[in-house]
Amino acid sequence: MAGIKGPGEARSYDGSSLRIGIIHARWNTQIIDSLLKGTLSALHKAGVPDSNITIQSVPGSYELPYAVATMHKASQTQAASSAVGPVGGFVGSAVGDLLGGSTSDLKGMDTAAEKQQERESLKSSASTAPFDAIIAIGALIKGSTMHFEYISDAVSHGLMKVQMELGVPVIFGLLTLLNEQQGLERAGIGGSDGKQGHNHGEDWGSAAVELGCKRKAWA
Ligand code: DLZ
Repeated sequence: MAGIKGPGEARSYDGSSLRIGIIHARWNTQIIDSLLKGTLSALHKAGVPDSNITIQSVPGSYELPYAVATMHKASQTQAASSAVGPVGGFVGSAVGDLLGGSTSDLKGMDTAAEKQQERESLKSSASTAPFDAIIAIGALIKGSTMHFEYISDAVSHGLMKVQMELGVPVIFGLLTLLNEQQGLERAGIGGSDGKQGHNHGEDWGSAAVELGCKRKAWA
């Protein structure tokens, strides 16, 4: 029997014309990398092309609200000035660039030259529209001080504030975890019972596509 938790059945949305931003923290990298893969898998499934996905990272979750706001504003500036070419910084890199460090793979490309070629073609076909939705991903793990409580609270309120003030859907991809094991389970890596957990990144990718489409429809 299916569980009662989760977003329920939704119709499928066509993400092929959406531009999606992803900003992720680097703390707890194993968990983050897997969440990111789940997110990208859902975006691809909905038809969002790599060239319309921009990924950036920040050190920790506390930086997420500022980064989302800056990324969104930069994409608006870029859209307004697209006739004179893309601006750098927060909106400069599509999927290929972000993956350039820890997270792998330009879809099975073998050589450095092939990867470079793929990066260049992603850049040249990249959308310069403002983001239709931004996904903020982080994993906070409780320690022995009050640090976790303060950061969880600040980031949750910060992300809500940003989306309401800027009018762009911000998907809440922040895991607030009591221990590392909870994070591994929610990132689809492995549960305490040895079973693979559900990767919550997939839900976040789908939520971004749904909200991005609805934002366009409701505008
Ligand atoms: C400092 C810190 C700690 C202790 N734990 C985490 C964590 O579990 N997850 C996370 O995303 N970030 C953590 N950070 C870093 C803070 O979010 C932030 O990057 C620094 O305090 C600098 O502002």
